[in-house]
Amino acid sequence: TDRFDPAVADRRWQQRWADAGSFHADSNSPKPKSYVLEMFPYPSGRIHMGHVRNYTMGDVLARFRRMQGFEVLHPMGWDAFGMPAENAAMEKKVHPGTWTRANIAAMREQLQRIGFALDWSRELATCEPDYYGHEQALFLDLMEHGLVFRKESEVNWDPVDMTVLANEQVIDGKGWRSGAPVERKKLSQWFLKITDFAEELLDGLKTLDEWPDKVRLMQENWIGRSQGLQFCFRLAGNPPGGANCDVDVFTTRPDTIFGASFVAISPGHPIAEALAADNPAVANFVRKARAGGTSAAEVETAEKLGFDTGLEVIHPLDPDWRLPVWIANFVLMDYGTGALFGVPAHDARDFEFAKKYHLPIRRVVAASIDDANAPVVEAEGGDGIAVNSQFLDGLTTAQATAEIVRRAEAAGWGQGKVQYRLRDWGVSRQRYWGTPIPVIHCESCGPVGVPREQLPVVLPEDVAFDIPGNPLDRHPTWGRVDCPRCGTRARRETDTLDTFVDSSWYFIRFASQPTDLPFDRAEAEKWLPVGQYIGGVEHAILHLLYARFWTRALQRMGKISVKEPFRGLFTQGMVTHETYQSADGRWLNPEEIDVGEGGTLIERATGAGVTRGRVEKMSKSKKNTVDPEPILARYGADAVRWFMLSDSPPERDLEWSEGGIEGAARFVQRVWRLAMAPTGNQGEDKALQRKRHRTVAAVGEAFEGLQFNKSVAALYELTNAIEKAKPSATRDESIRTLLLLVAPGAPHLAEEAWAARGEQGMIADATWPVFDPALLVEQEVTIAVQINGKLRDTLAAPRGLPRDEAEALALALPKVQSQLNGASPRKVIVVPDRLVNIVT
Ligand code: ANZ
Ligand code: ZN
Repeated sequence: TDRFDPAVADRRWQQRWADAGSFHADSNSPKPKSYVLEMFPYPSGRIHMGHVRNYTMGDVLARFRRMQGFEVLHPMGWDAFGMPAENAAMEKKVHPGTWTRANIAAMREQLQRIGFALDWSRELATCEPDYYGHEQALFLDLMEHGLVFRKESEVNWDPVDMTVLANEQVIDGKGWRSGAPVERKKLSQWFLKITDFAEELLDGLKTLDEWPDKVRLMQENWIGRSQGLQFCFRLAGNPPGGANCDVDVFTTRPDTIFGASFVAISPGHPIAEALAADNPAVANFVRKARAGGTSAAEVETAEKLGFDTGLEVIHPLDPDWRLPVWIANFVLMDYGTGALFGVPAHDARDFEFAKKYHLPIRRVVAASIDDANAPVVEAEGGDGIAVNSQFLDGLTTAQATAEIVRRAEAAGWGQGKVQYRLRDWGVSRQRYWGTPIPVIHCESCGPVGVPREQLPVVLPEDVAFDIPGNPLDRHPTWGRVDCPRCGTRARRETDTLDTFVDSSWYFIRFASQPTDLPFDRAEAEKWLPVGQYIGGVEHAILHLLYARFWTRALQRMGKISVKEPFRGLFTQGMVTHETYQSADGRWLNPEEIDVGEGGTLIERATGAGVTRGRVEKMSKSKKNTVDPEPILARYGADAVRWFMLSDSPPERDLEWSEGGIEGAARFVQRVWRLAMAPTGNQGEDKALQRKRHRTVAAVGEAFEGLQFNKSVAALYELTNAIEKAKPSATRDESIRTLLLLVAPGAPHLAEEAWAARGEQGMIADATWPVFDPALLVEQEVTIAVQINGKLRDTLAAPRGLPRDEAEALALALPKVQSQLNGASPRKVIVVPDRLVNIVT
């Protein structure tokens, strides 16, 4: 046949692979193992182009590794808990489980139609008890090892809906459904002790040399190690000899201590709470200061608010120096000690605060000692020389810091301290659609872990979403249990786990999935660490950090020996597309647009002009998404896959274009036509033979480095060369090689052609071709011929031509002869294989 027909071939080969179990990963195989993993999707309902790009890259690598002789684990599953299912329940009156499972079925079908080489026998969904029950067991393990604790912490509270909101449900400080200003409220919640691992997680980054530098840097900043000083201020007027710690503060800039003009405590600080208890003005302020979301970003950008408590503390280095104590909304309760001393000249938040409340701004750091009195026009946070600081004057920031720490420790009023920005991981969510935290609360025993034989704690099915809040709280029977320890009436924990917990160990469960345990250690260790992990850079911080923590926690508990879960990490770029906007700024999709007179764009509905917007990440809000499904139906899986690989380096954004997909579809047909050419030719074609070997090398190298666009470019070159070559045995062989090299990217085409040419077995099981290194060297070189440094001509010569022969050939060139015009050169410089420069 003269055309490759994906409508028939795609299904045929997908079925054959499934029937043969081609991509089944055998843990007991004697072959070397390779674990290729893409970040598993949230089952939102449909596959989008970002998924297609991500999974195509992983798929090419997985197929390549198989052909190289590895036993490959390339699994797929579903990150299936989370808010959207509950939103759907509220909006569409469908149970979160029903909605999620239907989405999974639809998306599985879509992935299968793209022909990904996945081991579907290992598919998992985090919302099923046979996954989250094991997660509960791991949670109990962490509890037993002291890595879980309960703490009061602030949540976003919607006062109208009377419900806790996730950070993403707070929009501009307001509840997403009620529109009411969000408040901060304290709740007792579950935390995992990730801070115990701060140092390890930081040091471990150094071993991850197959990770992008930018991701390692982001993690480093997130962990945020800082060297500082913790010390206590004493309240003025407290009797000497009484408590000698009243306000504990943490600072990373002890060197600025003589620039302090106030002390600020968080609205959640015990002193603030004590004052609020019997002073309505304080209580009022604290309530106001707590308005707004709890996320660091919200706190950072909110207007600075302060309340002068009237209390004063004594400066640690001068008993006559008093500093006022303010309550301030920008001081976080769960960082450091929840209190700080403010240095307006050298901290932007303190500066803004001091301007607003007319507090002194005193320079204590300058570029040089002579600049001690330079005015402070904005906060200067950088390092410099200490000024206006008594015994510190003239010291550098580092020296002054060390000096204050030394004095504080010697005199006993403070201590040097390493502080991490990283906070313990709050995993409690007041939501239904998540893993139930396996704990029972008893009046007399406190929180008790659910006995393991009672796991999994299964979510109740009969829940209602017509009123806000957590349906688990309202369930009539689910929460009523007896205490496993003393047998008295107790109640079940109704918080569920953050979905980041689910994704912190799924890669281990993929590697080994016994029914009675989360994983079998020996089996998991055969596969782990993941050799290549591929996903979006949006997960560069949290997901990767939590997964690293979880793995290290398992390692510390003696459950696994690997410390780092992902050896190689690749973050791929986004898929982008052009956008259009109406005259009044609404986003439009191309179907809403017509071409008007003179080729101008107009909005179909209104006739008004349309402007072409920027090329942006595909998103529903910008109406510039392209649904993969109709594209697949029209062009076939291989064209879509090929386009995903071809146009841009994989770490960069890929702009979707109709032209691009058509080009990919044409290439598929070109390869098909070559594959259908008659075979049985005789004779060798040396140039083509070299090209063939070089392409095998180039494509393999590109795959190793995940430079898929380079592999595509090399394959285009080989295809061109074959098309131009005369029939020969080499040409037949080159076509066969072309199919092998194309197979990871365009597997359906490759299988169909492989079979049509009468090859044995499936190409999915074929071996990656070898190349002869001797043939990689370019045999002929181009030598530049210069006169006085100016290029005059070039010379084709065999590689390794001796200097004198190169010189003779260059001098004999007609262009050189005419330039020299009979004169003899003063000097001739020869760089072998590269250059002959004739100096006159
Ligand atoms: C005095 C000072 C002077 C500070 C100066 C900074 C600059 P990093 O470096 O990010 O770890 N801080 C301490 N506890 C805080 C809290 N609970 N909420 C908000 N801010 C807090 O941050 C440490 C610095 O942040 C500390 O050093 C403290 O301000 C402030 F020129 O102390 B600094
Ligand atoms: Zn009890």
